[in-house]
Amino acid sequence: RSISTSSRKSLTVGLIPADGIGREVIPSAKDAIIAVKVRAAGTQIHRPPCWMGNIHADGICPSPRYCPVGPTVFHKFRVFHAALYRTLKEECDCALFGSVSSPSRKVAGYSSPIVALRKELDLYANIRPVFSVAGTGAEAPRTRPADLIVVRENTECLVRIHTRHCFSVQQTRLYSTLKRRTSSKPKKEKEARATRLITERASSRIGKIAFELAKARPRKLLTIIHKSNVLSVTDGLFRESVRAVPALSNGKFDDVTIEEQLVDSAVYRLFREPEIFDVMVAPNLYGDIISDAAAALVGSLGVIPSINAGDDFVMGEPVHGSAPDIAGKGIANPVASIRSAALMLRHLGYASPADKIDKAVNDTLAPAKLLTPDLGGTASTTEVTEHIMGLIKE
Ligand code: GGG
Repeated sequence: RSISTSSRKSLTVGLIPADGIGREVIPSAKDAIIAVKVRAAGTQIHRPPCWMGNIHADGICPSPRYCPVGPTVFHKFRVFHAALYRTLKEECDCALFGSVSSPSRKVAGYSSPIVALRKELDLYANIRPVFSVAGTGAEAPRTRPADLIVVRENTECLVRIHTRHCFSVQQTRLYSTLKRRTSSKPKKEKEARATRLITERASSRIGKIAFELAKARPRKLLTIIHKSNVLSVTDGLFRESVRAVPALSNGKFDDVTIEEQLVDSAVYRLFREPEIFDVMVAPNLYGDIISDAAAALVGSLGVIPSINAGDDFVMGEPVHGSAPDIAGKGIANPVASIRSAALMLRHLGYASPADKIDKAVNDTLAPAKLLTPDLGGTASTTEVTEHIMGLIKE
């Protein structure tokens, strides 16, 4: 699937490091895009002050734009999301998002930028490939190889807490579910309720992407993840809508095998026999949990990339969060972000630069000599990034 920008002479990449280690790893992803361009076109990139690249006929001209978001920025500058959407929609072809940890308590006026971005840009498919590679501990004798893609519906299902007093029209528009906390009389106990939204439209379109991905893989197996034995209304609709995709596709997906797993059993089986999965499609929350869990099979969350894809825009994003415990220490693993840049380029039709980046990452990991602490090594973000850049430019 591609939104076909590969014929363009330039590509403007919006960079949204956001918070925590996102600020340390998104620059590595930016460097990878620039480096792959240098190799492809043999031209100089003018870096400071704004990383504007040379336009070259046969490749990408990375001209990244830094867009500030996240709690840190919010508290400091009170940046409104609207300005960010405008920049991305009007000035960028694609984007890279780092990581954010939104506050767990309500902060007036603040809402999660990543949830809002996915909704606002209608980036309805979160595609998360999880595969074992040499060097990351995945070859340890008791580890079973994984090679799967989690396709997570990205616009529904997840909920956000809204107290009655701060509920606003804008939030109604941004979030697909409403949640209100009330004090129930006479006991004055707090009570929380959430409405979970699953629609046929969103489930069908994520189902279609999942079928496309499954069809393109050797095993052509799609597993639908749900819990419709309990959530028969919402998950039932998800399951039914995904299952209906082949019948609506004129035989295009006849060669794809469809299986189903209840989400709890899917997690159990994922750990015991990951090889039974190929492409997994899931509603938002299950997809989030399953992909983090699957990361445990391949060494670290620090190596898992993703893209948030819509019909008109794509945004790469490492699956890991902002990791406040290691932020600022210079030891975050840049691999997930660099791979997210490659995945984004591949989605846009730039297969060859994406291959180069992926090969440089794999060749860096394989000897297991230059690993960040999450993979059991002592290397820094800069050391790993520079090694990968060196291989890309070779
Ligand atoms: N890059 C993935 C990421 O940042 N994960 C953490 C997350 O989902 N955060 C949502 C939020 O805190 O607003």
